[in-house]
Amino acid sequence: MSEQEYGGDQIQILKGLEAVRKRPGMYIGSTSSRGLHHLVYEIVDNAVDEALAGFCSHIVVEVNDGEIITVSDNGRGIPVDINHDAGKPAVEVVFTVLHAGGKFGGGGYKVSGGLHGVGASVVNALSEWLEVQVRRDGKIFQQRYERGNTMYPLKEVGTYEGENTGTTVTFKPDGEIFEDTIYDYDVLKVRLRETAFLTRNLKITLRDKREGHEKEDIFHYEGGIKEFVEYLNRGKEPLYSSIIYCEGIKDGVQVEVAMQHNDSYNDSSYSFVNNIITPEGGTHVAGFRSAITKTFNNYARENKILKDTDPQLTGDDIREGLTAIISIKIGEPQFEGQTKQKLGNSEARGAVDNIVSEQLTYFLEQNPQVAKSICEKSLLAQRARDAARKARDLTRRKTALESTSLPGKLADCSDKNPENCEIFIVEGDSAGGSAKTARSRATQAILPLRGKILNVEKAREDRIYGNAEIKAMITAFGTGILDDFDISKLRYHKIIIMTDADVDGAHIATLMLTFLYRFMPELIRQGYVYLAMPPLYKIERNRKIWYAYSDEQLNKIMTEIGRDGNNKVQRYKGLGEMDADQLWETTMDPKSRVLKRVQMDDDDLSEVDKVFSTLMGDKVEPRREFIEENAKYVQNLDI
Ligand code: TSJ
Repeated sequence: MSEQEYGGDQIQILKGLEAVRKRPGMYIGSTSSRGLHHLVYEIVDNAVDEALAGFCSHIVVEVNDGEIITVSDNGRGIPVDINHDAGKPAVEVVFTVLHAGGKFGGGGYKVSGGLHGVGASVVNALSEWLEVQVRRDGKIFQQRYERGNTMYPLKEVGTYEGENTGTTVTFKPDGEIFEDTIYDYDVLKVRLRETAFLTRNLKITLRDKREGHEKEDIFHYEGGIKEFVEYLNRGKEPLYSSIIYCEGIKDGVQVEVAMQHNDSYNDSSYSFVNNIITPEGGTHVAGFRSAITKTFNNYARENKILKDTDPQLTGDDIREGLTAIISIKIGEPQFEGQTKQKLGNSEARGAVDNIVSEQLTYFLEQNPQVAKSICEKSLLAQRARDAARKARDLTRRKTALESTSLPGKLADCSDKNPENCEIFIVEGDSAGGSAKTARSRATQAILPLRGKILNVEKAREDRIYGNAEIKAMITAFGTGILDDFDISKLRYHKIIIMTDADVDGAHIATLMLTFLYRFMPELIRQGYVYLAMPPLYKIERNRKIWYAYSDEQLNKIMTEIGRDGNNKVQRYKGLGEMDADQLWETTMDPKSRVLKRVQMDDDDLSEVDKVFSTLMGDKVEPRREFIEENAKYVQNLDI
């Protein structure tokens, strides 16, 4: 190929990648920290495809100094032969042609997909520079790109010995594109662990090589999604010891399901299509639900656990306390709905329904003890749901009749425009009293809660509706809950949880967040929920006052003002130790306070779920471990 031709191709290709640089959000969702991390998943997903094809057993992901990422696999190496359509090596096509995936190298190049199904070329376009090394046919090939531009034709840079084939990609995300270029090891860790669970036998090594942060995790699960279910149920009490497992292929859909019930009341099931989480479900989830509803009802009838006069068990009854992973692989996934996140392929419904029905029926016949305990739990759920429905109808009718009757303890604000209004949920009556005195009456409402609020992880629905503190929050917010939830009725655009800055306060805040997460998740998802950050210390010197919100800050202030006998440092043990003025200045005044917005990332749903269940569940040991492991979380409760 002559230089001329090379240059000619280049111009056209640049146009494609230029589009990515102009509108990065269209290709990777956002240019925030989230988009930055997606670059890694996109590259890793390509290596996972090689593992799914059966040619790769180990992927190594490294975060280097300068926030440079290296992803390496021991697969066959990206092909280097000339691609006839593009007139250049296949590997160069992968990195320089938009949506190159699937167009070469035999069908099914793209299996695991990646976000929006975009490819390595998008990562390349959004990197200051990227280098690829391919080890194939005894030779090592290399190419470098800068902001998507090819720097030199693919070149041979050496040879290797033995079976050392593979691909290594190193890239530096472009600081001109990303608002944030710092990688969070824990964010990568959650996602890569999930990927390893979903790809049985694949070993993924994650390594932080940044100076002062060196660490490593190895994820390798021989049990695949069975181990994923075990992991999610860690910290909960399983109802039986086995993990129910079904797998098979039908109509081109590869199906894998693992499940186990625990003694909680929530459904903690997650579904994946081509290794990507589908928070909105779709046909694969519909097939799964239909299968378990049918199979358990049949079993319960045939074995006289359900009498002829009993009503059918509903899907909700059977899914109470269920942890399940539904993972399918499909050639051409079609996504529907407003956010295009809901699987639409109808063949997926039939495939999952069929495979699960058949194998679950067999499992129940072979394991009558397990079958019996699930049926009995479902029966209990049916009865509780009945009672809850009655209790709920009652609260609903009541609110309809007296729709203006707000809780008596609520000190409401006078402004009626929710956008201007905030509500402080305050732990304890005494702090509640100071807050009422301190507040700005026009826009700040105070709802004091007495003592610990009900742990909704450990209570059935009917008890939850009877709880006074929870009822007060529901009426004050105005939105209703669960299926009745209506965000347009929200009465305050900031819901601020204000608790003591100690372990008890953190526990109470977690209880409240758990309630919100289970009953009004949209409030968290849409960013209406905040944590107030009361100061930990007050420093006084020559009649001047400073407040410190962390130990580091205390140190900084002390260094600045001088460490001598003239400083008086007070450690606040609770909100109650501050008078109204201090509370206003340090924690409530929009001009000077610190608020933390509670965040929820749909990608990490299983992680959020595990955080709540672990902190709120019955088993003490994992909770202690968890708190120790996640001291950061307990300190600032920033989820
Ligand atoms: F995303 C990416 F392109 F940058 C990338 C791809 C990154 C990493 C770390 C690995 C890979 C990758 C691609 N690993 N393995 C492969 N395999 C192929 O591209 C491949 C190999 C052989 C054949 C064949 O038919 O012989 C076909 C393909 C698609």
